Amino acid sequence: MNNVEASSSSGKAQIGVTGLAVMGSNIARNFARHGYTVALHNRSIAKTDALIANHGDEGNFIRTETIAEFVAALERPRRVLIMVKAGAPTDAVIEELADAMEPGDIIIDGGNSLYTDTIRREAAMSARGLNFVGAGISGGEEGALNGPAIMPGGPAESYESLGPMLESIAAQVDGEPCCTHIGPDGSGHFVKMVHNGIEYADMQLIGEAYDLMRKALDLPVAEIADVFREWNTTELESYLIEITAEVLSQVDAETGKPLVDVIVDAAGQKGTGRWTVKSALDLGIPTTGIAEAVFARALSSSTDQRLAARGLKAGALGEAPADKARFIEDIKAALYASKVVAYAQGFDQIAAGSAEYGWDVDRGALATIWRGGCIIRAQFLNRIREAYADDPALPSLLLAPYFRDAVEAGIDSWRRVVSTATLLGIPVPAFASSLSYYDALRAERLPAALTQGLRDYFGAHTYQRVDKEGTFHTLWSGDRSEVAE
Ligand code: NBP
Repeated sequence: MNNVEASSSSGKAQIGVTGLAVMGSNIARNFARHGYTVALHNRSIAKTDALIANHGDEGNFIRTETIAEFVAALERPRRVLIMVKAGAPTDAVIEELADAMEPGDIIIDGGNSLYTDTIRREAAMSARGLNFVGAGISGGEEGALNGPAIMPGGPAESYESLGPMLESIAAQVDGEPCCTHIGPDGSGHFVKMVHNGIEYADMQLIGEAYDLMRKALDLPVAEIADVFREWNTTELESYLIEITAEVLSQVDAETGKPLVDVIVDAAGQKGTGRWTVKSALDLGIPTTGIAEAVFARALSSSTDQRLAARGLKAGALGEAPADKARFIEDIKAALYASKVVAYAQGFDQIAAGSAEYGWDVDRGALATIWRGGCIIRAQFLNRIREAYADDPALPSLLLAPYFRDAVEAGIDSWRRVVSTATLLGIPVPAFASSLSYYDALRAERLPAALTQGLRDYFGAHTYQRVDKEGTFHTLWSGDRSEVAE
């Protein structure tokens, strides 16, 4: 056993981490680097030993082999962070821990659990006197080690003992930690899920911008990387734009081609984007940017169908834009405006989830903690934070003066991009659906009136009138007079 002295006054660990794969081992190291004594546990002991062998000198770790040993190594109230695979493995570990722990102890699930599982688990643990905290953690491997964004839900009392520890290992932006108590039970995992959904939309929009520069403007990949590098010095500054320039600059050592040209164009997904869309459907929130991103990944992975469809005619295509520099500016404006829509929709979903479950999520505080550590960290989040500070009840981010001005300034570009892409046969599902969403939102009248008429015709579903109160039905198969219901 290496380096196992404890620095805490009790000689015990202030926190335990079980599940020492990529995320768990890096978070355990992050706690240790911040001076905490960390008890380590993993189902297979080899991972625990590897962590101590490779990084045991970074702080104080207590090596344990069994759950009983692990729990005994912790000071009370015990705090255990679970970082195992979401789903059944997480349930199994929670059960084992709960049997060994005592009332008042805190179990934190830092995995990507589905928020409804978290609601269920919190209720079960609370009935046993245990505090259960579902914490969304974003930032991947690097964030876990150097400072992630942390979104803890669960009982407010547990945040009193846990909050300072989590805040100390989280990313810091302008002296503020990227961690705050989100709300009760599943709220932390819910907002982390929507965060991941927004991440899908962000990446899809970046992909469409890249594809347009490639196909409409015939720009070499290295030049496109330069465009993204330049955009990263503007209002688009963000981690994802920064790493887009990195990925596009990478040359494959084996072929000498841009790496992006040798990567199979079938995007994977682990499920949080799909969960976001399912939840949006249940809540009745049109999170179209995220949905298009999830479907675009699905279409990209429909390999056989894509292969079979390759010969389908494109029809008469339009001309490529003559002024390349201007079209690049147009793409930039379209990217920004579509991004505003994706975030507006994501924050709407968070407001709806919060209302549905009674969580009282503070959207401004959320924008604040997303400014660092997480994958969607961006300059942009400062503007969202300001928008909610000015008006906590903002009906849509699109109506905040800053975003309204930005989108209105880019609207002509946005239309040019979507129409040019359509004329050139280049798919831009997220750019186009975001623009349609914007147009629908600002429309005075929508064809929903006709939908209501049709529903009344075939199903007597009734409708309301613009000129008087009440509910009405037309006797379609009778004399077509109108009756009040
Ligand atoms: P994985 O999701 O790959 O899970 C591996 C860990 O789960 C190992 O420690 C493994 O133990 C343990 N485990 C499994 Br699998 N089944 C178990 C069981 N029945 N009982 C006990 N332990 C079990 O690890 P990860 O990629 O580090 O992610 C951890 C969590 O963090 C996941 O929920 C993930 O969704 C989430 N997350 C990941 C990222 C990321 O960038 N990777 C980002 C944010 C959140 P073993 O060593 O004995 O097999």
